[in-house]
Amino acid sequence: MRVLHTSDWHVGRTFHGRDLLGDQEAVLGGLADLVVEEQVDVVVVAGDLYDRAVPSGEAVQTCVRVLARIREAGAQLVVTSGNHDSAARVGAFAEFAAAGGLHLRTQVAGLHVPVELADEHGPVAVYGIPYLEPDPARRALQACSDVPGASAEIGSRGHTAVLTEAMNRIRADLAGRPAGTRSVVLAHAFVTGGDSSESERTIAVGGVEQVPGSVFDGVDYVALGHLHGPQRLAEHLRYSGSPLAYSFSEAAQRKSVWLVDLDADGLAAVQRRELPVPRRLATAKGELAELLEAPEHAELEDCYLSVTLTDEVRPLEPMRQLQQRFPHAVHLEWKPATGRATAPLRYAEIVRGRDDHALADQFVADCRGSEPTGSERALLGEALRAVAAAEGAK
Ligand SMILES: [Mn+2]
Repeated sequence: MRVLHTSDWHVGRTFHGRDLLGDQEAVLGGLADLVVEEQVDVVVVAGDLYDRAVPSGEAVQTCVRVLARIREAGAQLVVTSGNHDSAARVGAFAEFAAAGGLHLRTQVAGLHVPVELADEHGPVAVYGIPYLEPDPARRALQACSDVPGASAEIGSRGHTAVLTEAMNRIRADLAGRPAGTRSVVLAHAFVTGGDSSESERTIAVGGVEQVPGSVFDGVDYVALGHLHGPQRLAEHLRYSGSPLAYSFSEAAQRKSVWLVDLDADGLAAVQRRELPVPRRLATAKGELAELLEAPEHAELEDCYLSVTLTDEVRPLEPMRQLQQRFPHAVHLEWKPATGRATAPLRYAEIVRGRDDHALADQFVADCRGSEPTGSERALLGEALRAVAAAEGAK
């Protein structure tokens, strides 16, 4: 059996205000082509299907189209809810969807009940653990304690405790199945040893967000979601990462999915398949005039661009000017090369013995790095006279 492991689609997410739905549909729709080319039997999505608990109508429509394309390409789907999703909304109509090959696993009470698949070697049990928010998940697990492997009392609070309980129930279910049953688990968690980026919402609860990988022992493959960079923690324990970059901290990552092969004995092989990049991310640093003119920056014109301006004086409307050359410039910082703007100002010394006009001039100079011009001085004088007149009238 061949499994395609993906996660963290975050359908509906924007990038610095830019709508990504078109890019998301292109990349995720491409998974359907991969299903055909690589003869994938089942696609697993390990949480964060949507970016928000209440996705927009357009985001839902995009997601439904993508899931339908993958199903039509010939793969079954197993999808769990992540920490960005509303489990109730993602899991709506789950019984009906399952009849069509889309298995939505969002309920804590049923996490030990696998999606039962089979290949020429026999049965494959796919367990979808939805994101377990520690305190509510602990209560929900305690409320259904009459299942095999359940503890009478679930240990200390935190993410490790609820995931340990979930895996105990899964291992107990698996032990009751025919010998030779292969197993896959989907989970949404920060497993120790993983590298994070700037686009994950933290799962920190009581200061403990990380879960040891050993929690997941005893199954053939664990498809992890939550961290957005593709990574391998052990041969059978991996993050697929998100299909697109959702922060500039991911600019150097090449987004991908894992193709996981199960044979009669369990995990046989894992291969990486890189995903297309709809628009590259890049960063640029320099003075505005240089960035706007230098021919070597031509390759950045089609990228999502984060710019650091080093001009001594903050240019007027820098973003508007940048976007004339770089239409996808989306983020801007100003860090003068001398660092003058960040030098500490000792206000008590600066203020002592100066009149309002001198202070206003100095304020402009400190903030901007250059003295006010004659016309600016005239405007400042006018403002100060207006304030004085208003105060005199009280
Ligand atoms: Mn995520």
